[in-house]
Amino acid sequence: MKNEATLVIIKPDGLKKSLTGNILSRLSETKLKIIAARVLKVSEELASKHYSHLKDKPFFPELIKYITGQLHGENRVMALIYWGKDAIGKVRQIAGATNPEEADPVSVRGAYGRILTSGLYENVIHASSDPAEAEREIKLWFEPEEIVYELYPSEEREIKGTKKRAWK
Ligand code: IDP
Ligand code: MG
Repeated sequence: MKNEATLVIIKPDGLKKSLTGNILSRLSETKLKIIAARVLKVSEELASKHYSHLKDKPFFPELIKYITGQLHGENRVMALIYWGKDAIGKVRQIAGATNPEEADPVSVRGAYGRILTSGLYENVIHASSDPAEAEREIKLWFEPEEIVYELYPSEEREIKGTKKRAWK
C-alpha cells in the first residue's frame, strides 16, 4: 500500500459542538501525518464545487446551507490534509458511514452525528472517498504553498505582478 493524501473537513457542527480536539485525537490514532491545515469560511462557490456530484439530489440546497454554516450560525470549518499509508481508508474508518444512524457507534459520525428533521445527515466531518476525489478536493481547498509536501504538479504564475504557485 503506497502513501496517499486525503482531505478532512471538520464541518460547522463539529466546530459548534467543540469537537475539534476530540476529532484530531481520534485521527492521530492512525499515525498519519498532517501536512496542511486551515480554518476558513466556506463560500457558496466552494461549497457547490465541493459537492458538485450531488447537485441533483433533493437535499443539495440544505447541504450547501450546512457546509457554509447557515444551519449552525457557525461559518467556520477546519480543513486538513492527512498523508500516509492507506490514509483514505483509515480516515473513512474513523469517520464512519455517511448516515450517522448506520455508522459504527464508536466512529465520529456514529457518536456525534444526527439526522435533521429535513432529512439531511449532519455528520460532523468530511473525508475523501478515493484517490481521484482526494486530489480534486485538495486542489479545491488548498493552494500548493499551503501544503508542506509537493503532492501534485504546480507551476509559478504571475497574477497582477505577484508570483504565485498554482496547480497545473
Ligand atoms: P460522504 O460524506 O460519506 O462521502 P457523500 O455521498 O459524498 O457522503 O455526501 C456528502 C454529504 O451529503 C454527506 O456527508 C451528508 O452530509 C450528505 N448526504 C449524503 N447523502 C445523503 C442522504 O441520502 N440524505 C441526507 N444527507 C445526505
Ligand atoms: Mg463524499
